Amino acid sequence: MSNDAHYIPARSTEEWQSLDAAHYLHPFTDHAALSRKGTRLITRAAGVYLYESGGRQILDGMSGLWCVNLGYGRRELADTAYRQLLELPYYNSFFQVAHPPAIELAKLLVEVTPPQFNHVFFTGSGSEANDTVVRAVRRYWDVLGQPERNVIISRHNAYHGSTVAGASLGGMAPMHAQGGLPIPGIVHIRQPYWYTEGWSAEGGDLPPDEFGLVAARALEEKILEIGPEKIAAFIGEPIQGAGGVIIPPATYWPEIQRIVDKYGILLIADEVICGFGRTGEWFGSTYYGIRPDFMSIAKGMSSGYQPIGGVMVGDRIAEVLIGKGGEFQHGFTYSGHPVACAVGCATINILRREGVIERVRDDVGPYLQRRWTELSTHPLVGETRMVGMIGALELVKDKAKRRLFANPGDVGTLCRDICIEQGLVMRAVRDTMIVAPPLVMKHSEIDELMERARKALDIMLDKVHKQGLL
Ligand code: PXG
Repeated sequence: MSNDAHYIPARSTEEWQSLDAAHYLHPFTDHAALSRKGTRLITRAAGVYLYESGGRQILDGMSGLWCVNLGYGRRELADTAYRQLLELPYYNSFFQVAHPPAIELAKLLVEVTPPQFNHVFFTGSGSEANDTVVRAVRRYWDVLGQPERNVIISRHNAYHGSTVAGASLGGMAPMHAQGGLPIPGIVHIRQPYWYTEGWSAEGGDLPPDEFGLVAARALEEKILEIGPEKIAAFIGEPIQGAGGVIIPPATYWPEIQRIVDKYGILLIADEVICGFGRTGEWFGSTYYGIRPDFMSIAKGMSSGYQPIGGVMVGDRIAEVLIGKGGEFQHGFTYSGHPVACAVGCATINILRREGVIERVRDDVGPYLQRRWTELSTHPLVGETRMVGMIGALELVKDKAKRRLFANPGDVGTLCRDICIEQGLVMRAVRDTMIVAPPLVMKHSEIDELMERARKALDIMLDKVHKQGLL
């Protein structure tokens, strides 16, 4: 199908690829490697399927980039954006002004988030949300007369975005290595990644629940090392997404909550991936029963149809920031963009009206989990894990000993490419394969996903044997 949008001419795949190589800088991309290979062109999408130039269909096991939770081609979202573009395409909310879409979305967000949240600050992305959190956390302690409380504790292998503060909060070593990050006042502790780190001091197996406590207590150790009077907050994704869908043991988050409560430290839940139904609850915080002071939100907030994010601000913070803080010197041109907010309202309406999240919790989530677990018998698969509709499997050299392949990433990248050849988008993080499909997937589409995934793993096993990697 040709793209009939007026400003996008019809060009051949080769023409697009050469223009792309000449002018377009992609995120997180080695451009020398990309231009040797040529960009894959996605020209349209419908439901849970993407279509390449040339027409080939690919099942989207990643909801775009963890965001298109309602699937592609939702007319209601498109119509909402179109109508809002005609009505009021842009106005700001600086200088004591506002407009209905931003106010309505704020009201809806307060309804669907946990009860301690009655205020939201809008941003254009998840990274901006986390930048906002850093500034708001530090401002909070300043207003309370404790400016020395400015250290934020995060975790290795966390992902909190790509702006200076977002990348600093994140625990991605390759990102820190470029540009002198993290910024001062951000430190990292270990992650609750049982599969690769759940060993006792003697090297033996540590049961997941014990490991969860050990990983959480790293927070208390860090607080005591730095001094509790200097610690402002702890930030974490309820389930680490980009780090490899790391689902913490059940003991982890309750212990983190106990520790932040004990030292009076703020808790920030980065809900950019977990929010809006991914776990089968509205928010990952609800799934784990934690009580954050801030939640960063984005992605599923508009089902990816518009770029929008935000920070939910808890009551105890709002009392100080709004009640005592005066003007907070922070804001973006596109904070509360009317079109993005209108689409956000429509997204929440659809999630509620169609019972999408209940369906993830009670029906399609359990079904996907059951089918995903079947892959654990495959000779290459060391572990499968999934909550709601976010899951991962570990490609390993030795299942019994939880031993990984020698060069992390080689096998995963190969597997990702085979998946694409089989018509399935699955992401690879090192040698961990990841899925986070649209929440609206049908059972038959899940069966298709599983069929393609298994076929890819079989081809992969053959290649691993042939290349002598086992
Ligand atoms: N927090 C979390 C938990 C995220 O997953 C962000 C913040 C930043 O959001 P923006 O909208 O600024 O991108 C994210 C984004 C990957 C991948 O490779 C994941 C994200 C972004 C890009 C790539 O899995 N998550």
